[in-house]
Amino acid sequence: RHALPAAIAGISTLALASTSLSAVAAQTITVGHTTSDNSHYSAGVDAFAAKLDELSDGEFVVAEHPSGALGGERAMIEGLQIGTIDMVVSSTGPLGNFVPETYVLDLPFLFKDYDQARCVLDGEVGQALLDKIDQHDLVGLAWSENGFRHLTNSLRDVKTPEDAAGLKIRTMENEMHMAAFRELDVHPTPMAFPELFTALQQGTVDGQENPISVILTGNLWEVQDHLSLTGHVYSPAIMLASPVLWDGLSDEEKGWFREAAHAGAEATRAMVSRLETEGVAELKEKGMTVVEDIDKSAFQEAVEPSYKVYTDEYGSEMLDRIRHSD
Ligand code: EAX
Repeated sequence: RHALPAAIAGISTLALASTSLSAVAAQTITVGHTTSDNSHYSAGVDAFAAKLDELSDGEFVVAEHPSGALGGERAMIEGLQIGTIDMVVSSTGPLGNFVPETYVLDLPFLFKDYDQARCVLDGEVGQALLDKIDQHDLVGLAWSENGFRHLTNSLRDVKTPEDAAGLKIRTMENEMHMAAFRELDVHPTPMAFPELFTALQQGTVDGQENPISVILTGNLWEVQDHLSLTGHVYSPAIMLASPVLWDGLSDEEKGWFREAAHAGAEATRAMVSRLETEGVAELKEKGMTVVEDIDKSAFQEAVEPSYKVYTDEYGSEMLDRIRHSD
């Protein structure tokens, strides 16, 4: 009489046991970023997750939180420090507030092209900066990429520094960027990325600057008519981990995370490269007026004094190392 229920109970106990076993074995890694789920960062998180799954044989599962769901980049980096978030993909925008040595990367017209920037970040200078990051309650896993930043606004075509003067431009919360924009006589308004779309929509600011991938996948073309391909600053990104997560990992597991982060960065860079050309055509189709014949040397000359803001505070050693690294 009790045979059947016992058998059923046996089956469900087995099922429960296997469920709880896998739940214990797999550790969920929370990864946050501010760009959308079809962005270059998201492509990187997908590649990271796949590689980590492969290397760890399913021991780690990645939970991606795109579109600023966990906050802006500065807030998320604070989350890493106290251990409320496991990993973040961030631009270097707010990173200098935590690790001043990284400010050097945010100087305008420092890198001449993608190859040079990637080479510096993957070389000695990049490693030296990762080591600095590790001294500030953060773990730098790999340099990823945001891309060369271009100026957009809702008022007029900008070809020259004079055209930009007077515009109210949202910048990242980054002293070097703000110093450069002040030299152009624009009004830099620092703001976290998740607030940007609404600020543009409501006209709180006239414009902003971001790589093509962000302008496209962040739908900024919906609220900005004019795009100028100024390429005024290379914007690195970085895959960061929380020291709270890190300290709980074995050396072998740490190796998996680093390898997976490099796979993620590679996927992100590939998408940035693709969108740098294809994305401009797409933005034109979406109705943006694209100014391509920019007098870059005029912009470069105008923002040159911002280098002194940097060297007065931090010296020129890192800058020289970057300039002599190609
Ligand atoms: O990191 O804040 C910014 O403009 C960044 O470029 C963007 O969130 C991607």
